[in-house]
Amino acid sequence: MVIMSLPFMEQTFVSAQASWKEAGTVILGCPYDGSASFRPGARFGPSAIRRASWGIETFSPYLKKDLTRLSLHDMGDLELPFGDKRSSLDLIQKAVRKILSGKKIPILLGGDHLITLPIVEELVKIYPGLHLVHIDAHTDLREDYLGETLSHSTVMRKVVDHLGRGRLFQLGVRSGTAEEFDLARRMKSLVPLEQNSLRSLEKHLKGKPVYISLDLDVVDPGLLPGVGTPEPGGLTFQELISLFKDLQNLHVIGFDMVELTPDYDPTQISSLTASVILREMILTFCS
Ligand SMILES: [Mn+2]
Repeated sequence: MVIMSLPFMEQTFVSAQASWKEAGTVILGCPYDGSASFRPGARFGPSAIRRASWGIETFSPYLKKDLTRLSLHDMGDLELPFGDKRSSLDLIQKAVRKILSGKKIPILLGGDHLITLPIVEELVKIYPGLHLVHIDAHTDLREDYLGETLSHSTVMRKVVDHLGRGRLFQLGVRSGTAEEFDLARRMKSLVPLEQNSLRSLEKHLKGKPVYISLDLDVVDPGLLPGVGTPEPGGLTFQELISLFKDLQNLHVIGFDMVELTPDYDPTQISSLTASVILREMILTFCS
């Protein structure tokens, strides 16, 4: 019986030891990858991030803050019926409802990018003025993918239906169809990664509830190859965390980190990098 009481640290993200009741911020794994158009495997993302997190420091030398000072709770992964898209999305939405009704900040780990749709559907009920900052290599604005309108490549188009026009801002985008870029231009959603543009975005979003959706493929695939749809020409780690710094004054009410497909990177550096990025996001936006 003694052996049963040993701690099993890998089951949570590092330092996420607070109980549900005492936690202000809650991590939930949404390991759905049924809409991956190229390389599946994002269902293993959340557990790989948790495992890798025990190899990193809880202290951020960039922010001079420590995760152990926060009250973080890790709910683990949702158990999803992978073949059933609709009920998987419904279960994710229900879980987000539970987190929001507990008045906690949700951090969702994907899974493929489609998980952002049920999350946003739930968030707009609580935050009708919600704005979304979408950090991604891809536009994700397709009307459909091979006839399927619910996909990780259509998710931001669907999200706009719930948010309304003028509420979506896309950063780091370098891939999409001509039609998607046309639509993005008409919606004025693309924000160049320049100081002037970021400053006016910050000004525009000041005081408004903001949700951040981070697709890890925004990082250069040379540095983070373990993603479903790698796209050359991406950000370095330093560029990404300096982008977080540019957004640090926003009123962030939650965020997600999606598309880590750890098994395409046998070195595990992608998972490790993802867990450091998660530490930086938590310390920037939830502390
Ligand atoms: Mn992407």
